[in-house]
Amino acid sequence: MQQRTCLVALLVVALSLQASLAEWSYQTSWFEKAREDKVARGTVWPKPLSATTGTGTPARFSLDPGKFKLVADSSSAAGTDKECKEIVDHALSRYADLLFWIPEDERVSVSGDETVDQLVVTVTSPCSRYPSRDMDESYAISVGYDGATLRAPTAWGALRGLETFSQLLYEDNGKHVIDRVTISDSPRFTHRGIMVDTARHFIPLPYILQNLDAMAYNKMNVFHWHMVDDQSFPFQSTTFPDLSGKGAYTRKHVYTHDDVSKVIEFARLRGIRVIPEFDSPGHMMSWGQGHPDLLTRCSPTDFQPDIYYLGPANPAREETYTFMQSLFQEIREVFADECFHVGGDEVRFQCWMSNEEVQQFMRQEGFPNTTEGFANLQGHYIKRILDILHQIPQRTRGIVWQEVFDTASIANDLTDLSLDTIVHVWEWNDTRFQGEPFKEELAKVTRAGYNAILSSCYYLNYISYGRDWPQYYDCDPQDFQGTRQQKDLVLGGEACLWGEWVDSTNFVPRMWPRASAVAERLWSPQSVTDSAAASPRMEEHRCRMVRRGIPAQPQGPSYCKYEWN
Ligand code: CP6
Repeated sequence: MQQRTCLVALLVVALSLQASLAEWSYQTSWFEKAREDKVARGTVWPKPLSATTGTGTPARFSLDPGKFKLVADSSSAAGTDKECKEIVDHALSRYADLLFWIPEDERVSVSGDETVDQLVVTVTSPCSRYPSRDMDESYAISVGYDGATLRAPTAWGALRGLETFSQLLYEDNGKHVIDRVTISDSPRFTHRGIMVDTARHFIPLPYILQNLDAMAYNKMNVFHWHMVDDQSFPFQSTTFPDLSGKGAYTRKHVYTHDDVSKVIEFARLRGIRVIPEFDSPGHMMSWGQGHPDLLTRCSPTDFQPDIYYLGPANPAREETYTFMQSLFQEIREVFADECFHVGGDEVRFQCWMSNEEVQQFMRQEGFPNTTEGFANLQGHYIKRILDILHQIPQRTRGIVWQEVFDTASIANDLTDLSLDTIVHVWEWNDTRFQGEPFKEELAKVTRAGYNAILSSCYYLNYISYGRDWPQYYDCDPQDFQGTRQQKDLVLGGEACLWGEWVDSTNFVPRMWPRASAVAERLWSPQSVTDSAAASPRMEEHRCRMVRRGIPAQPQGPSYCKYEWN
């Protein structure tokens, strides 16, 4: 009897506990309430050029996930042009998967609501196969009574517009909703990049692809692939198999032609250019594993014999240039982009200085045995490298690190540095927020008439306590002394993530959402500068990336309803 009472009591307790737990779990937590009051919803990152909330009732529409369709306007280029159609159709199926995220058992019926049932995507002119430096990424969106439309001159603009549309959706008590809005948008800079170093640590392909997805979520359009460096040579060259055969970490830590093609195709469908970097004449230790004769032998008396036995490329030997010519030819056949980054950073003159063959070459060329003479020598080397690029049939445009410009200024007043070269400004030091030497460098580079890309203040490999994205956000590539014409020579910037302390375990989280700050700086109008005002949008954007499976790290105490996997 007593036992039975006990059991019944226990059952009652258990049942009511279960009921109250269930009730509790369906209540909105105070975190969420606070978040919904405070945090932006349906806001777009990076912020569009112009967005006007529509007037009229209803102020917003519901979307029915079972009914809503993304459709290409088949009478426009999105249906009639083969290249447009391929890019747009692929994007429509990607975004169809991203658009609705509320789990089915939490969805609330929208019947009786005013709804939007489709987004019609119109592309107004024929498309190119690959994204390029001068592609048009503009688009316009309208969400109103007669439905939702997206119009763009090119498929690239349609991609940016689809991303925006997907970000306009927000959750309201179990419904996917969108405000009445008109958006007209285009980027401020044409070069909005991310540099990834795959030599200090090998980054497996899936992480590179995941990062490309995240770039598309941030409307970034250049993947600068710093593929090889001193520590390893993971590019599997078919012309020179020993480069990766002896210079990669292992035979498996390589990128084959097929891998590279996969990356380029994945990027192309997201409107992202892939620019390879094969850095020389410095940073080439790994090349020397398979091809020691490429490099300068440093004399042990003048240099640290065990560490730096081999130095930069040997600029005195003709074989160096024939080798580079064959390799660049192969690379250009694999990579699609017009641009090719040839490096040129951090060349140690001491080794050249210590080598008799190099000394003799310098005397023969009439280069003095001074800093100027070595600048002449580096200028000579880079000129030959850029000449090689120019001789490749597709005519390739060179990008160089800033030292190439600096040494060419010293050596011969820039007469050897072809004016189509793009100068990548990167130098960084502890006084960057006081002295800001990169501003002076940007002024010099553009005064001389060269295009420039800025990275100095976008070094994501530097980490510190606390939220650091505002310092990236605050740095403007056109904030230097110069004429309008000079500022127009700045193509944009690149967030750099050097790989010494980064591998697949922390690559994506360290990149995002910190690179998002750079993305907004490079896309949005110059007047969008207030990081405090951007903060709620940043929080929503970070949470949205997490929801989409990007492990973007938090930027301070916060609440995000979703987990990343
Ligand atoms: N590797 C190569 C690097 C760096 C550069 N080139 C670098 C230099 C200074 C800092 C971070 C990275 N690790 N090849 C300079 C462009 Cl602070």
